[in-house]
Amino acid sequence: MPKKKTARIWNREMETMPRARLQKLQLERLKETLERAYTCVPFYRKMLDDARLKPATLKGLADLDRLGFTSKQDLRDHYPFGMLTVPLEQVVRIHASSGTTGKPTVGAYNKNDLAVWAETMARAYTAAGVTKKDIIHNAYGYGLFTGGLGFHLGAEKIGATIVPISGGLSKRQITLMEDFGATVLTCTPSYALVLAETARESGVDFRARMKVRVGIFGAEPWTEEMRQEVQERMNLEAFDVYGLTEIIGPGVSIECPEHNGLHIPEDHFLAQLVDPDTDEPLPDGSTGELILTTLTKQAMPMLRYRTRDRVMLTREKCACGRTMARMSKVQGRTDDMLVVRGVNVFPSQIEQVVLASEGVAPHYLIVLDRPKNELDILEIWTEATPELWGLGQETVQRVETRIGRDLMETLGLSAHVSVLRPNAIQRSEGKAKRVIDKRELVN
Ligand code: DLL
Repeated sequence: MPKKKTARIWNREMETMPRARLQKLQLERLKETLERAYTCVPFYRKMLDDARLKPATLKGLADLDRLGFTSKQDLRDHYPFGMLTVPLEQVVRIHASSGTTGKPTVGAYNKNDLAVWAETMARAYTAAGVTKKDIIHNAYGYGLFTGGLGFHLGAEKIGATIVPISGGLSKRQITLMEDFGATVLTCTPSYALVLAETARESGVDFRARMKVRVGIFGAEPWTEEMRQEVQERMNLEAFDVYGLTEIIGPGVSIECPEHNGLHIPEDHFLAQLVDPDTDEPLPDGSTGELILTTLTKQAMPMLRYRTRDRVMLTREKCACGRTMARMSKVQGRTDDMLVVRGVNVFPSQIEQVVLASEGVAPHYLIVLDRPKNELDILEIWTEATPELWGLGQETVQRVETRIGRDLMETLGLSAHVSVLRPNAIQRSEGKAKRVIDKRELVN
């Protein structure tokens, strides 16, 4: 009989730990986290007091269900540093992602937290079969976004060669990917398709000329169809990676070669599922909103964070040997946050810009599309006031350009703006449907 290949696992002791032992470890770490949160963050102290929970007397993990939730709004209310449990001088890194009010959501890390992140990213790379022999072309954005630096940190931990190319300048990316002999590509799935497209347009046969064998793609929803498309065009094995700034960044979960769910390092992040409408806990095997509690983060621990992401959760042992819980691909969001080209966009941000613009009526539509193998297209349709319309097309176009510029400033994203004739946009008597999402995301 052919010998079964053993799966590569970065931290075998932790990642294959029997569940009973894992739960014991989780409880210990949870108590420490609650203690720290209770002592240092008034918001959490109130949350624990309201639930009549004392960190020291916590009996089991199930007690956690008694606690309320932490939401994005709570983080906004305590912007920027109200959730810190350490003095700012111990914070060694700050990341952020965009939020509804123009105020970003902050993630703060002390040295311990960066070590936790490096560990979870090392596990993620290893699950995808990446080793120190690999050359990683990291096209996630470097900056406040956690993608670039998160993947960077993990690559250094496993001792691989990282090329910190960041996003953009796609032609150059293709040249360097070939010249440096990249074996791993990390970026959003939509950018992977753009790179494939750029190679083709430049007359480069990606499949034949590139050595890339693994792609680690995430930060935005993507379908199985998209996976097939990328794998086919780039001749690589694509792995889905998930994460969010509030929890740590990328590395909250990753697929293994079984591709039957994304493993969550549960010794660092405790995963629960609730019904987003009733807030009631849901059993494994069902689909609901993913709720995450950090177990080892120090500077900014999160208790029962509402991710708004809909997933299915299972704790059955995986064929790869890992005992860690698996979540399905993200099946959608429970709120209205849109992820456009990997950037978080809230319709309310767009509304603010449109409504603040002179010459346009307060009616608008957000149209999202993803033409085959291209980046998401964001279109904003709005209406001219009769006065503006009367001034002629040239003036209307100037307004379109101005709104486009304002949106770029607010969202950091380019949008195609159309100012239509008065009354062109359908009115609604009930709830207005503001978003038309034509991207094929339902699996
Ligand atoms: O997107 C972290 C990340 C970077 C993950 C690089 C993976 C790779 P945020 O900008 O805070 O963090 O956005 C988090 O993006 O709540 C999801 O809605 C969405 N998201 C992230 N990964 C996936 C994925 C980073 N694999 C929000 N599939 C999350 C679907 C994803 N949605």
